[in-house]
Amino acid sequence: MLELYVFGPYFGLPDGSPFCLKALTLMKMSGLPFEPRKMKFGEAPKGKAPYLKDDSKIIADSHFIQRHLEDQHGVDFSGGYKPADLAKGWAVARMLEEHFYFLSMHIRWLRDHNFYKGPYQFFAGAPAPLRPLIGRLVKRSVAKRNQGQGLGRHTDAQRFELGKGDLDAVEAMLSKNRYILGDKVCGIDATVFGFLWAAEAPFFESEIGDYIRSRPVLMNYITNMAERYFPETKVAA
Ligand SMILES: N[C@@H](CCC(=O)N[C@@H](CS)C(=O)NCC(=O)O)C(=O)O
Repeated sequence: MLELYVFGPYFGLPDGSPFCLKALTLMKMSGLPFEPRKMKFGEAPKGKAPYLKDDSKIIADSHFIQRHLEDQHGVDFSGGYKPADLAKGWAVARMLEEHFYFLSMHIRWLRDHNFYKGPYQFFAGAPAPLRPLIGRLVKRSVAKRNQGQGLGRHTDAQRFELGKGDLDAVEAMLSKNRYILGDKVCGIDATVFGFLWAAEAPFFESEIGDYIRSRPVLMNYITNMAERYFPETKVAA
C-alpha cells in the first residue's frame, strides 16, 4: 500500500508545496495506486514533505521517492530519452528546486501581504495570543535561510531578474516541445510542472506569477499538464 504524505490543497492548487505537487505528479505518472495523506511533522524523517510510506518503509524527499518507485516498483520515468537529454533535464530540475524555490519562498513568506493571507494561516490552530509571535519567528527563520542561500541578499528587481532567467531557460526548452525534453513526458516534467504551477498561483501577488501568465508557452504547458494529471483542478489565470 503506497501512501504519499503531503500538505494538501492550498492557494487554489492541489497542494501548496511545489515539491508535493512534483511528488503527486510522479505518483500519477507511475500509474500505481496510492493514497494522498496529510503529512505529520513528527513522523517526517527529514522534517519535510513529501514523504512516501510503502507498507512499513518511509521514504523522504521527492527525489528518493522517484528512485524508490523506479527501483522497487519498476517504474520508468526516463521517457525513453537518451542520457545526454536526461542530463539537461537533471540540470533544469536542480535549477528549479535549488534556486527558483528560494525565490518562491521569498514571495510567499517574506512579503507581508502574501504571508498573512497565505502561509500564516497554517498556524490558525495555534492559540490566538501566540499566533503573531509564531508568525514573526517563522518569517525570521525563512529570512535567515534565504540569506544563507543568497537570494535573500538581493533587491526585488535583482531577484526578479534571476527568476526570469530560470523561466526563460525553461521556456526556451519548451518552445518546440510539448514536454520539457521533447514530445514524451518524463519524470523531469513533474518538477518543471510543480514549480511553474506553484509560482503561477494567482493567490499570491508577484511579478514572477505575472510574468508566467504573460508567457503563452509556459501557460500552455501548465494547462496541458494540469489537464493530464489533475483534471479536477482548473488552472487559475
Ligand atoms: N528536497 C526535498 C524538499 C522538500 C521541501 O523543502 N519541502 C518543504 C515544503 S515546500 C517543507 O516540507 N518544509 C518544511 C520545513 O522546512 O520545515 C524534496 O525534494 O522533497
